This record gives sequence, C-alpha cells and structure tokens, in this order.
Amino acid sequence: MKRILLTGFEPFHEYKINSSWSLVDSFKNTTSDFESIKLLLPVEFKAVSNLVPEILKQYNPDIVLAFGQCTGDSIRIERVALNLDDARTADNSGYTPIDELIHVDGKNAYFSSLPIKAIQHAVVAKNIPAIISNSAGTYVCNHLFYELLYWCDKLSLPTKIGFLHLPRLPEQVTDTQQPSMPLQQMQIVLHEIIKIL
Ligand code: PCA
Repeated sequence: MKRILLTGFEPFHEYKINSSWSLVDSFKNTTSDFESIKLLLPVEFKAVSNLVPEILKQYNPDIVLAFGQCTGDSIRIERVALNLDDARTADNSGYTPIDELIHVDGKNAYFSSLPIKAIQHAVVAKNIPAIISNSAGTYVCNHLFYELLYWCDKLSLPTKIGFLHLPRLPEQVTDTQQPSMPLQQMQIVLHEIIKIL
C-alpha cells in the first residue's frame, strides 16, 4: 500500500492560522487504497533542515505532498526548488538568512518529482484556478521543498516529492479585495491530486 505524507506549516508573520495546515489537518482518508500521515512543520529554516532527513527515514513515504501558504489567488504547483535561502523577514525562530546556500554540495536546483502538468489539468478541470509556478520563493517553503529533494537525491530514495502553494482562506483576509480560496475547494484539489498519484 502506498504511503503518502502530507505536510502543512504552522502560522507565520501576522497570521493566526496557516491555510496549508488547515487543509492537511482536515484531510480524511476514506479509502484503504493508501496510508496517509499528516505532519505540521515549523516555519523555521534550521528546524526544517533537521527534520527532513529524520522524517524521510522514519516514515519512508512513497510520496510527499507538501503545502504552504502564499498570497496569490490560484493554486501554485511548484516546479523548482532552489538552493537558496534569502529571507526578507525573520522565520518563527527569529532567523533571517540572506543569500545563503542550503547545501554546499547540493545542486543549484531540483525539479518536482510529481507530474505537475497532470495535477494542473486535474485541478483546472474542477474549475479551480491552478498554475505551474517556476519559483517557490527563497523562504521556508522553498527551503522545505529543496531539503526534501536534496535528501531523496542524496539517499537515493524513490520517494516522489511535490510542493504546492495555497491561497489564504477567506477568514485570513481582512479586505474582500484580497484573494482567498475556500477550504472546500482546497480539499477538492487534494482529492484530485491523490486520485492521479
Ligand atoms: N509560506 C511561507 C513559509 C510558510 C508558509 O506557509 C513560504 O512561502 O515560504
């Protein structure tokens, strides 16, 4: 049976919740087709670096579907993880790396090992806006995505890794002009992705 690891982040910056964890936390595995594990991750560069190899060894997942929150209006299916930490604001531990490589022995970038175009088509077919994004930024989300792909490469693991940025939830935006997406739509997204994996 396939084992899927779902990760979401804690709240950061001004937010009281993080849409990525709201989605992962709400997930209910109603089939016996696969096993699912949910993990809440800290928005901290160093903690994420320490956790990733441990998580991969402990859970030995076939697939990791990692989620983070962004301020956009669409689901952003990330294609690339960059070997770069460059934070404009401190992480939740107060750390602000500037222009730092994540791993000196790592590649400049790794690509998602999930079928990103098939995921996009499946989500758009449900009338939910989804784009392929060619940059996951240089903050903790990119850091997590990079660490996952780096360790799979380094340990020669067959684990498939994907990262998606989600819009904020309606309750997270104060101004109705700001983009958001209801949790129910995000749940459809997760359902559609799992169906094609
Ligand atoms: N979004 C941030 C970090 C945690 C999250 O949910 C990012 O895009 O890097």
